[in-house]
Amino acid sequence: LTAALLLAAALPACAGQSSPPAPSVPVTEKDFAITGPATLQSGPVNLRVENDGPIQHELIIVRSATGTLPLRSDGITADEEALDSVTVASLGPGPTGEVRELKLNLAPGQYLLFCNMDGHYLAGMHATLVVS
Ligand SMILES: [Cu+2]
Repeated sequence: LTAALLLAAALPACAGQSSPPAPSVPVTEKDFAITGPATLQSGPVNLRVENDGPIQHELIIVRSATGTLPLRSDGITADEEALDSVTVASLGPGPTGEVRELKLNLAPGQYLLFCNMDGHYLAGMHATLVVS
């Protein structure tokens, strides 16, 4: 969250009329997968995060060069505390059918989107995103 705030603070207060609107990009969560763009251009983007599953899901976005995450001692959730310095944004558990918008300003790099509810990451709820 700290990184996201810093990125937001770096945006000019007034973007001016010449700036195109941030593209709206769908991300769909279901049991147990995340479907989203494999690549994006750097800069502002609005992720439209839909929970298309029958149960609640989270969405956490971290910078990750490896695409694998450290696990907590429970063995079924990623260690969010260890990932704090590379966490770009997160949405808590969202109810089924809901669409939530996540406004980001992404720097170039490789990211991992995942859900960290018990077992969901290991069950396949993760997706790699490359921003260039
Ligand atoms: Cu989930």
